Amino acid sequence: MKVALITGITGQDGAYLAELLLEKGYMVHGVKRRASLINTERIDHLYQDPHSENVRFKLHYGDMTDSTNLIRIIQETQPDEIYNLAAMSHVKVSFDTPEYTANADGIGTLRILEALRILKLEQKTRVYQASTSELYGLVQEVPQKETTPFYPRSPYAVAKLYAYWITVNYREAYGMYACNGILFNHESPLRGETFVTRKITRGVAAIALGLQDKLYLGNLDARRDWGHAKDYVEAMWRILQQDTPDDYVIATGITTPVRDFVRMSFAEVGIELAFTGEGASEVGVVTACNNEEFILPVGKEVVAVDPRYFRPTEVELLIGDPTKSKTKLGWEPRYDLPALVKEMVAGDVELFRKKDVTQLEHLIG
Ligand code: NDP
Ligand code: GDR
Repeated sequence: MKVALITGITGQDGAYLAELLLEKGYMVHGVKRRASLINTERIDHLYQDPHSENVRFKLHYGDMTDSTNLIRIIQETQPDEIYNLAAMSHVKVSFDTPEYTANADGIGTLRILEALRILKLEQKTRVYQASTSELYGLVQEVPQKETTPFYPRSPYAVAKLYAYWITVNYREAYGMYACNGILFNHESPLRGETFVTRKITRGVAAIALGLQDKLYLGNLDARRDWGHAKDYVEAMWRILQQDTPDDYVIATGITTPVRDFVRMSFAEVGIELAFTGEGASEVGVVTACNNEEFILPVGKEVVAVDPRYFRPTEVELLIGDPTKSKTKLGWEPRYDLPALVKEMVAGDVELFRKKDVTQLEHLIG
């Protein structure tokens, strides 16, 4: 039985990847950091009673900023594959916590690689590093591919730049099977609530159900290449199954402005929007309501821009070229953006029907 260790198992990708690897027959170990509240909601359905026989899913307390526990967990679990997904992953928040972000996202990757050397596992264990399209930052070339120069635009992206290169360096210096997946944005109903897609689909659901008045957003002009997390964790696994280690862009090749994601999400509940005004004065106004259940008056302002969500330096345009991953990994996304939006909006409408969550407009992110 193959053994995998996933850091960041409680996150969006960790949950989908754990599910995929369990389906493939792996023994899955996950690193979970201690929190004052239990935050295993995304993986609770995978939990197996440690007292039962043939347990294939196990969590270990650990933190990317603590070498000692990473070394101990790797020694105990002797993984064939490590998926390093743990990170302070919010770009805007990285401007508020730059040193911590560098430590967890940058040096954290070094800690994993060095632990493998210390434990003499560098020839046995394959490493997947969760690299990101944020590395491209300020546009140098479109679409962005494996050879496009990097120009990071946030403390998060700079930390991930270190992680990218230290992964390449350990591969070249020590012959390790260590790879970067340069993943473009990927979303799902499990997406963290303060990333823009989920913030929008939650806002739409709450507004439609009369729980929230207005959705406040930042830069509506930013364009992202959005895919579905389920497709992207499949690519992570494929990256570690090749004969030789390499780095791959994982993307759909289609880019969409935030504004259009908002429109598409409202359209899912039968509400048509028009945007008027510019920059911080732009608003989204209801122009038609085609749903008997979710009734909103024509002319109601449901979206507004709040400059506090602007970033000190922004990444305006991301669009990936997935040719290499399609050719070499045989990877192909199954979801398109309309299917993703549909699933996310339906998920949040369902969620808010069950619980009465208020004060959503105060979400920071
Ligand atoms: P999430 O924010 O949903 O999950 C991040 C995970 O990392 C959580 O399990 C979190 O734990 C854990 N974590 C954070 N800090 C630490 C730490 N110091 N020690 C241990 N664990 C920690 O991210 P995603 O699942 O969306 O992304 C997975 C990875 O892929 C991240 O590295 C991200 O930067 C990267 N990435 C994501 C993309 C995307 O579009 N989703 C695109 C490209 C790259 P907790 O639950 O306790 O917060
Ligand atoms: P991103 O994702 O920064 O691309 O990083 P996010 O969803 O946070 O932002 C995407 C774009 O939307 C704009 N935006 C807003 N963003 C947020 N969060 N909240 C808002 O209210 C808002 N309004 C507009 C942003 O300015 C930005 O341009 C994600 C993370 O998952 C990273 O970890 C990962 O590496 C990259 O995707 C690829």
